Amino acid sequence: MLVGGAAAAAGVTSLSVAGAPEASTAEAPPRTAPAGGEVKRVKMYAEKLPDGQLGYGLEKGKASIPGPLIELNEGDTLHIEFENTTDADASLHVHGMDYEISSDGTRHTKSHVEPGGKRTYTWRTHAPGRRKDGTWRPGTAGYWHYHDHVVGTDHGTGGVRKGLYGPLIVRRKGDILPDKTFTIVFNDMTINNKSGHDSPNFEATVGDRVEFVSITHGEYYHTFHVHGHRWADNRTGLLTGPDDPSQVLDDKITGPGDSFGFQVIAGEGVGAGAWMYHCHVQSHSDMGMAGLFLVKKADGTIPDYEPHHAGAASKGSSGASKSSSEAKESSGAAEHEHHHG
Ligand SMILES: [Cu+2]
Repeated sequence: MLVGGAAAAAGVTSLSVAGAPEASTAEAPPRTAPAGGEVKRVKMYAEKLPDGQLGYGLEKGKASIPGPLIELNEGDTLHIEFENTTDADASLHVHGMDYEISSDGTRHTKSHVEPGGKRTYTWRTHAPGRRKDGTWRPGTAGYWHYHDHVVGTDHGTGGVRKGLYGPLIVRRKGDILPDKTFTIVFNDMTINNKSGHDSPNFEATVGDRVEFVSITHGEYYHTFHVHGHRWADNRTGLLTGPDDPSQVLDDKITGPGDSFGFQVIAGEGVGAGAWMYHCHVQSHSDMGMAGLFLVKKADGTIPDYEPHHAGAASKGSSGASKSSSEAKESSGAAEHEHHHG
């Protein structure tokens, strides 16, 4: 029985590898998140950008849209010394975290910051566990986000519209860590506040473990779709095993305030290519809510992709090349490389 089982398993493995255009997954087991419990401190600035939009940054003069990726492990506490360098009241309001009302970032609680002012916001996280009454308390782990709550209106409508938002990931001990993380924010009819055919492209190499964070803001519902790659509709976007009942998706409806995330192996079973990602509401994608997940071969090339010609995303030549240079400029914001060990 044992020998037969092993042979069957080996047969399945070799079949799936043979069927893939390129070797798909890395052989080494992925790195995983450690237990939390650390107290971390960062500075965060709200700044006016040269084009009149607003952004958050971890250093003065380094603000970006979206704001910096913040990563925590369940059990961590984060103290954020927030400085408002803009000429209007601004704040930092977060989803999903444990925080006291004094860290709400709202006007009615006076937890916003006047121009030139500072305030420390504290976010706490916890692991799941059983309450004294026997019921189960969920942990903090998830794909979350932060945003302004006071610019323009008491809901931060003006701040969010101008770019005051960013991604936040809380991981559970043992969660699989990605090689790189890309943040894609559908905000009104823009992607990361880039409109028309200027939307961001994201680059990876076949076999990279790529994490996407999807956040939605603004007035509309959208559907987030990626070509050639799928994910599980659960906390991590990854199936935990053969019996995980989570639906596997390549398209998910998302509305204002929503966030979710997932990991894919770039090009797994499909190979390199200029894989589109886009809102699948037809008029939205036609109006430019589309970009490229550029998956390169190991030699750096991308089959059937000519960045200087109108390509699969029907972008003009200037649009495509400009987007990739902008992606480099904004590295650390929409694109986040993970350097481990
Ligand atoms: Cu849409």
